[in-house]
Amino acid sequence: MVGVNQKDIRVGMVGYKFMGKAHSNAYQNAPFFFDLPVKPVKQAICGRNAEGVKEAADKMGWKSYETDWRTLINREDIDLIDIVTPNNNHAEIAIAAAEAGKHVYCEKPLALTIEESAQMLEAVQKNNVIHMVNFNYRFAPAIQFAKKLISEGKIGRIYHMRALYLQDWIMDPDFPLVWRLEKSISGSGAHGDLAAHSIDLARFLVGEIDEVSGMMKTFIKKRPAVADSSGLSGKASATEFRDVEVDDASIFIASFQNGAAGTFEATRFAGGNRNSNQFEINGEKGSIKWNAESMNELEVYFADDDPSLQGFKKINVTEEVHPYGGVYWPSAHIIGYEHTFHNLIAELMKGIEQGVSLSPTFYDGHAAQAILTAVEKSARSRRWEKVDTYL
Ligand code: SOE
Repeated sequence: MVGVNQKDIRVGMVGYKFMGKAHSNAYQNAPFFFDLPVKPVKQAICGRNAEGVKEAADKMGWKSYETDWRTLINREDIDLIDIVTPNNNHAEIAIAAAEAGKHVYCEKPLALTIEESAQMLEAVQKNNVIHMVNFNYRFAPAIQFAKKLISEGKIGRIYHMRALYLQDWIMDPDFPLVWRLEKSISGSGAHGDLAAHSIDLARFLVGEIDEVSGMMKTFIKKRPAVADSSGLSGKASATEFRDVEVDDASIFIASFQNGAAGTFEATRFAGGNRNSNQFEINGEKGSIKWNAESMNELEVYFADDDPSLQGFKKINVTEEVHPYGGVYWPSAHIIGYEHTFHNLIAELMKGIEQGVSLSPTFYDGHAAQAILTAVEKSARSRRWEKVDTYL
């Protein structure tokens, strides 16, 4: 295994668009805020377009660039491969990186299929490299605080998780078929892109899911092909129209191993909701609510509060006593989306230094894939389906 006990972890990142920017920013800033045991160094960035990747390297402060990811992973001066490419490239790059003895950090959803995620997990385990999947919302302070409250038994036995991940960016029927809507590249639509996050939060906060019953909908069946893409969006072709093969919305009910009941809705057709990743958890002693659009607030209700004070209260989770309190700013000087990535990178660096893969690992990515797969199966069979990791 390379990189362990080194001071610098030299990162090679494949891809450089939206997530590339978020990860680059985290490599840049995590060492500023955290006392990291080992530090990420932006060693090399990789993309097929020489001009584009060079420009990205200059802008985001990478030391060098490559146009072939195989060259990147074979470089001796790289310890960690970070995969921020579209989903269809995750497996091949991650497996090759693990076989080359590099640690691997990969965007979500981990893979296109459960078979692929199983192979990825096997490769990182067999080659004894550190692995992590980018379920970044776990690292919002409110989520870490929710985890602490649940672990301490503050809300008791959990009865319900109600998760919604609502967006609206593709509601215009003329919005083009960008890669996130292209089945061969993304695997699925709102399902893998959004429900995957809710599923990870469910596994993190409530526990393992046993069985699911799901439904998936595609509201707009044909869209213009993409003439030129940039970020999440793109320019629509005026002449070419293609079939949409991914879901616009994915909805399922779930039964947890611990007896809790879950309802999940992920959609890109919830007008007015830009990035509303939210949930409510109800337990015997209290409830918790969160919405990523107000990510520094956790709403809590405790059944044993004085009867005259019963009800939800909103806690701003930026006090010293809260997770990550003191890492950034004084109380109530709020943090944002990008800090979830800083926090995750700090965890990844800690794991590399300790020589252990800290959660969310490729196992977590694979377990989420198993739930995504069971929901897809259920949407086809119109029956309840068991969640199976096939391990
Ligand atoms: C687009 O739907 C997207 O950027 C996802 O790909 C991210 O994972 C999610 O956090 C926000 O929305």
